[in-house]
Amino acid sequence: MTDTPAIVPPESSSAGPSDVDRMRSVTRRSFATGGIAALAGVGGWTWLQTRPFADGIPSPFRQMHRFNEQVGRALFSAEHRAPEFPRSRAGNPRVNGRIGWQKDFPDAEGWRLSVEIPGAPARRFALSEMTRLPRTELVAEFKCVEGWSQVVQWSGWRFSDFLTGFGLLPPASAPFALLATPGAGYTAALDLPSLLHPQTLLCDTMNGEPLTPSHGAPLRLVLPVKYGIKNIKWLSSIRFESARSTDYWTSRGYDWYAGL
Ligand SMILES: Nc1nc2c(c(=O)[nH]1)N[C@H]1C(S)=C(S)[C@@H](COP(=O)(O)O)O[C@H]1N2
Ligand SMILES: [Mo]
Repeated sequence: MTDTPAIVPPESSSAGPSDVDRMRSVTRRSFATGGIAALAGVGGWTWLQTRPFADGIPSPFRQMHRFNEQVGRALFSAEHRAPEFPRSRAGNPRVNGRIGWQKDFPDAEGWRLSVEIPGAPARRFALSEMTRLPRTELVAEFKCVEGWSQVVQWSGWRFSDFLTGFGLLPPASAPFALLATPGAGYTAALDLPSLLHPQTLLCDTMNGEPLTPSHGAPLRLVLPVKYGIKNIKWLSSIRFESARSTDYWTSRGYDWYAGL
C-alpha cells in the first residue's frame, strides 16, 4: 500500500457497493496518512469519518467520537466478511511457522495476555477470565501467502468482545496495535478496524479440539480477512499505538495490510 494522501469529496447518503468500496479505500488511506474528513451513509448508518490524528472534531460528534471511529469502522468493515462454510468442510491446516515459539512457555494456567493502551496502566488477563465473555465459532478459509489454504473451524472469543467486555477500547489517537508472542520473537501489526471485525477471534480451539501447541496453544489470533501471517500463534501481548509498527513479516518485505 502506498502512502499517498487522498483528497476525496464528501459522499452523499446512498451507499451502493461502489460507495462502500470507495469508503473502504478511504478508510485504509486515511489510516495510513492521517487522512481526510468525509461524511457517508453506510447501510443506514450515518457515520462521520474524522481524521484519526486530528484534534479538531466537529462538536456535535465530540461525544460520539470513539463510537463513530471504532464502532463505525467495525460495522463498515463488517460488510466485507470472509465467506463462511459448513462445519463439514473443515480440515486440519498444516503446521506452518514456529517463529516465536519457546520450549519454556508457561502452561495455559500460567499464560497471561497483556494489553497496553497509551496513557493507561498495562493490564494482564488470565485465560480463565476470558470465560466471562460469550464464546463464538467460525468456519472460514485460512490462507497462507505461500499459496495454500484450508477451511478450518475455530472457536474462542470475538476480539471486539474482549476489548469492549474488559473496557479496553483504545482512544482514537491509538488506532493501531502490535501483537506479540512472549519475548516478541514473532509480531503482527494490525489496524483497529481489523481487530474489531466480527470475524476476528481469539481462539483456544481448532476443529472442535483444544488448540495444539504447534497451532498456537494456548491462545492465537484468527482473522480470515487477513493472510495467515497476521494470524499470530502464542499470543501474549497487545500494545495499542498511534502509528503502525513494522512487524515480523513487514520488516521482511511483506505487505503491511496483508488483507484478503
Ligand atoms: N507465532 C507465530 N505465529 C504465526 C507464525 C509463526 O511462525 N509464529 N506463522 C504464521 C503463518 S505464515 C501462518 S500461514 C500461520 C500458520 O498457522 P498454522 O500453523 O496453525 O497452520 O500462522 C501464522 N502465525
Ligand atoms: Mo503463512
